[in-house]
Amino acid sequence: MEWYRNNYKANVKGLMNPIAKGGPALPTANSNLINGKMRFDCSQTKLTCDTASYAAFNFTSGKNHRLRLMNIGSGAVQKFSIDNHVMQVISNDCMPIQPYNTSVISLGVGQRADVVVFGSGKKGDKYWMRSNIVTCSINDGVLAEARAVIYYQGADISTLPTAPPNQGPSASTSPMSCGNDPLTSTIPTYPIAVATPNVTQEFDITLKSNGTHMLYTMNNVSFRADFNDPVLNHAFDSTLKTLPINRNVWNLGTATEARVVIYNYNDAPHPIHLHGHNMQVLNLGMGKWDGSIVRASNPQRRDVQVMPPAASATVPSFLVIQWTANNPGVWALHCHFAWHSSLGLVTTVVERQSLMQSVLQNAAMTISPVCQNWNAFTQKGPLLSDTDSGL
Ligand SMILES: [Cu+2]
Repeated sequence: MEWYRNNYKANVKGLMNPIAKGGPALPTANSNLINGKMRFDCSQTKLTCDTASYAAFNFTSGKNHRLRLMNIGSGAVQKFSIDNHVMQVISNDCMPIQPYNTSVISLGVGQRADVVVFGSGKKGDKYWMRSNIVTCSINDGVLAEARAVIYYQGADISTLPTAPPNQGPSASTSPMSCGNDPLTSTIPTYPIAVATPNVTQEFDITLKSNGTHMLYTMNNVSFRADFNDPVLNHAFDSTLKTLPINRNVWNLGTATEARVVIYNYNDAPHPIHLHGHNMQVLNLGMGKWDGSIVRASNPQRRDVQVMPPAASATVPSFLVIQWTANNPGVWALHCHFAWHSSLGLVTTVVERQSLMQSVLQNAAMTISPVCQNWNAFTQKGPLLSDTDSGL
């Protein structure tokens, strides 16, 4: 995960800086960490700086090691690698896939991958594990590569690998290099073919002014939550129409198979995340989607997919996802970059509303007292005075 010298509130405050005062200050990462650790080059700062330790992992020659990778950052796509080792990827976002070998795996915020690494090193060896922030994610350029150490049995743990820093994946500036690994590589073990959707919706992602602030929009609406008035209540009571437009509700109605085509007109990548489902990722790329599907007999399924930045202001990137609408509820479809969610890059999907009364009755009974307590608690004063979208 990338690391910021500013705290979260300061970053959000900068993001929400009014246009009249210079507009949003996009948070700039100052370091990058593996398991919460990395050593910073103290000659690069005038601030107080200690020589920190690296995260360390023990490997055994000839054995397989399963690593569970998670990008738990806020706004950076990472490329993970291990010097002199090949990784066998066995799952994406907990979805088992047919194993494939790679030297680099790309992880957007919120994404997970399980990899098996064969201990090809010898007794006493030590190697760097690296994670590099891609060039299209904002950082100050001082420390974009996180490193951790792999020690084989018998290695001197008071020493470090001698390979130099910044040897991770090369810094390609191609928009596609900011995305995930090719959809052709990631084949779910349990095949599910693409069904015919009975609802298809396009969403355009833009970053634009609302008159005072720069905000992200999905189809011209920038999302804003109300912690005292959940959409689920209104879906449950069939009063969705009374909600303000900035809740950005998309009601699937009676649809059982939903397809979404997202166009990104923005120069940032977006790890698009759907709650409550593993979505099928039908295709992604540059320009207008031509209707083609990558492996329609069994496309990749996961719950976060990075879509690349737009090629230019007029040539968007596209991402096509689909899911079986069999989970009655209200589900966020949003960018998993914290900063983009803060700026409103969220749609609220209402699914199988007609089944909610019967399916969610018990859950509603359980949640209801919590809502009442919460409302009473928040009436004592404004607890959540932050200015972002609330997601
Ligand atoms: Cu985003």
